[in-house]
Amino acid sequence: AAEAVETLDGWYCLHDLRTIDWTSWKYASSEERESAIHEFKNLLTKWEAVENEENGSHVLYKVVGQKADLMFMFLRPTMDELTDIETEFNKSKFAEFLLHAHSYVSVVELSKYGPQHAEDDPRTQERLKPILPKWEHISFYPMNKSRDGEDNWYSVDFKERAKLLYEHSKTGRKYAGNIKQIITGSFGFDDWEWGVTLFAHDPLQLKKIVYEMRFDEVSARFGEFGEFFVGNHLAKDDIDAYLHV
Ligand code: 76R
Repeated sequence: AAEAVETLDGWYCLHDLRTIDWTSWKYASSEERESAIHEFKNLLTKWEAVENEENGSHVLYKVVGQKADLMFMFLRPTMDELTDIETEFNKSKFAEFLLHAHSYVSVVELSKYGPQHAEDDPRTQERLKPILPKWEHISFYPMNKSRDGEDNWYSVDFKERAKLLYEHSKTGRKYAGNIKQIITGSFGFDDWEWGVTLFAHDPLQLKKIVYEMRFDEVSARFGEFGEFFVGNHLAKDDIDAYLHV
């Protein structure tokens, strides 16, 4: 049998996507809407305090298209904290106006294929417990590595897999400064094997990296992809305008 790769695992991750029920939002009184927004912004302030203490991180994006309206991405040291966030948010007034669109549970992952990431190196710790960038655009999608005849990733030799991922990382590094990627592993947690979260200043860079990587052998032969979600950043200060009806 081929040898499993060891991983370094960091913060637990929840992608939580919601659709706004604009009809009931419009029918609510302006006092109700105001108090819902106020409470929601207080939650965001509370999460910001967690981020300032480096005990977690989060971002909020407006999803483009009909798949959802809002996408939250939360990172926390434990899985329990993810359910705490979810439950507290579900109990809030604003959540009464939201429908569940999608969710994804995973953990920040670095795999030990290439030159070793020393676990105590601060740069490794920063990658395992990243403060998420608040860049203008996000793309999130799940992926698998295929287990199909000759193209079974899980029966490919360790050295060969390391070589294919090295080629992959060379494509990735061309996008330094334009794309920030966070790979989260979801074996045993969710329906796919990894979550891929990409941040960009220019949405075209999202298209370019995903397209270019399709031609890397590791994606061409082994990559299988789920649903894609693309979004635009929503800053706390822009929430009033966004929710104004
Ligand atoms: O250790 C490292 O992080 C550097 C080498 C590296 C690994 C091991 C690396 C670099 N990746 C690795 C592993 Mn990646 N990555 C993806 C996608 O759409 C697609 O075709 C694939 C989705 C993107 C866009 C991307 C970007 N990578 C992985 C793994 C785990 C494989 C395993 O364990 O079997 C997956 C699923 C995956 C998928 N990757 C990079 C990038 C970018 C931009 C880099 C360069 C980062 C940098 O060095 O700055």
